[in-house]
Amino acid sequence: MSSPPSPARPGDLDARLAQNAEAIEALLETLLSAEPAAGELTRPARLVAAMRHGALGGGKRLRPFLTVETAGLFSVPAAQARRAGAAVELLHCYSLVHDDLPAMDDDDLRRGRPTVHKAFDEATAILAGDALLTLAFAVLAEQATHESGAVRAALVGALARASGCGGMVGGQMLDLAAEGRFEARREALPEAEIRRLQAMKTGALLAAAVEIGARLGGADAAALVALGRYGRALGATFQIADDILDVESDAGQMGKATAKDEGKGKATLVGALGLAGAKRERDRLSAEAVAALSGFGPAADVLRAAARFAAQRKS
Ligand code: GRG
Repeated sequence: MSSPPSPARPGDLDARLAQNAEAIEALLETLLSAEPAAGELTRPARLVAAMRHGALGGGKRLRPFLTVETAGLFSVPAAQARRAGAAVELLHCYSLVHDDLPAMDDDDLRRGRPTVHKAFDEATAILAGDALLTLAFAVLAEQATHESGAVRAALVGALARASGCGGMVGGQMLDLAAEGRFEARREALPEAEIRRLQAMKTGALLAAAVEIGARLGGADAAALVALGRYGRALGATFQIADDILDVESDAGQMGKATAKDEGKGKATLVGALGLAGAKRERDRLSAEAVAALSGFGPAADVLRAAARFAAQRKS
């Protein structure tokens, strides 16, 4: 059996992120192979190619990193932690493929490459997103992810709640509504509603990545509460940083279009608080995430570093 990741110092973050990204890439490569998995009939070549385009060869792999590092606090075997992390990443990749579609954000560039509907076509991109989404749950449900059926069901539930109607998909719906897609908006969204929208659209999946690592490790109620606080604060930090990068960064650096939020009338905390206010709030939330880990000792240093990274990231 493979060994769990060893505790890391904050300075190890870049190396740990890179090491994890490599391991997740290798696992995704296997999960997205042309060969049907047990119980499947066949895998259409065009669909597999589009799924691979959407999921392989890019991205920071931050969500699986959070799952693996949280699971590491509880000495979960690395192979199990990586499978759970890969499931969260598959779900994230589906959301990016669908978010880029003409009916959503209509983007041509993602992770420095043409978006899936540009490289293939819209119908294929919709199906590739659907198939990445369902594969995520298939991976969690398999025994290789955890020997206990009850734990596997808890993982499936956590991912479904975070990504569905009351989580990411619901947040995307609120985001489109805030843009005035369905009826003309007369006023800007109140700050509290922007925060809730962002907690759903972006924060819920990042928090679930942490929760899944904790549940995989059999965390007790107190640890789940503390890690829940960490995950939510980290998710909010990450989204404000994204709003700030949309204003301050460029497409070359980000691998996707920037300076889109204001033109589209997006509800962002930069809009609500101003750039300086949003930076202060980003740093406050990052500190809140770090504080939530006070009971975990040096083993959680890399998660603390991840919260600082979420605030300071450049892409
Ligand atoms: C379409 C169902 C559906 C949901 C869309 C993911 C999402 C919800 C929207 C993406 C829009 C966006 C740019 C949100 C900001 C935060 C975010 C999710 C950024 C992308 O995540 P990163 O930076 O990307 O982790 P990589 O490429 O590194 O994985």
